[in-house]
Amino acid sequence: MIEPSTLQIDGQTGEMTGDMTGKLTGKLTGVSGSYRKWLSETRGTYLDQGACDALLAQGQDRLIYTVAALSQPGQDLLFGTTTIEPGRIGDEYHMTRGHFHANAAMGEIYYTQSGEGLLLLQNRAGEIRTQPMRPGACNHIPPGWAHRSVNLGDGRLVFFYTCNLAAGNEYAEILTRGIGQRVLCRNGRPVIEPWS
Ligand code: S6P
Ligand code: ZN
Repeated sequence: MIEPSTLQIDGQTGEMTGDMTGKLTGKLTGVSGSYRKWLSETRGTYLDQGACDALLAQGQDRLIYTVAALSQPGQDLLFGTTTIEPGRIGDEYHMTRGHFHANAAMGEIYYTQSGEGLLLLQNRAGEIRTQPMRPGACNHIPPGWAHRSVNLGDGRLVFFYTCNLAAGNEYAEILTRGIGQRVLCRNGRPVIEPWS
């Protein structure tokens, strides 16, 4: 039987501390940990490949986001934080890769703690939805919707997530087809533009 526990989440950084987490470093192993995604690992996500290549050629690889998670054998829920650094690649705001859940019957909850962003969703039929992410906003991602979060602000976007441990992340379709909307900076403001 799993013992109850309490974690403390720093809403400005997404760091989780508590009696079970220890030091959240290294790859997710199904127990607890965190991983970081750098531009060099997510360059295919962005519209402006030239801007990506220029940054990388200049030695300006950068941290895009950090995911922390806590889970342990026998646990039903996976939960943790995602922290997206502020910035743009070309005109496009920093974002996560985006994924469907491998288990199509399982959804997810996001709860934004700090920053300002957008949640882009797309189902298998290609229908698109957009939801706001701001402190206190709780997003329901129903089963069957791929989800990508975008940081629109000048500071970090930090959100708590929880889903079934068996949900699983499936990236193939979003990697090949993309999500049919991009969030670009136009005249200093974020604009959602259709993309195919
Ligand atoms: C997992 C949950 C988040 C994302 C994270 C990174 O179900 O939705 O932890 O994994 O925000 O997103 P992605 O699409 O790059 O894995
Ligand atoms: Zn997910």
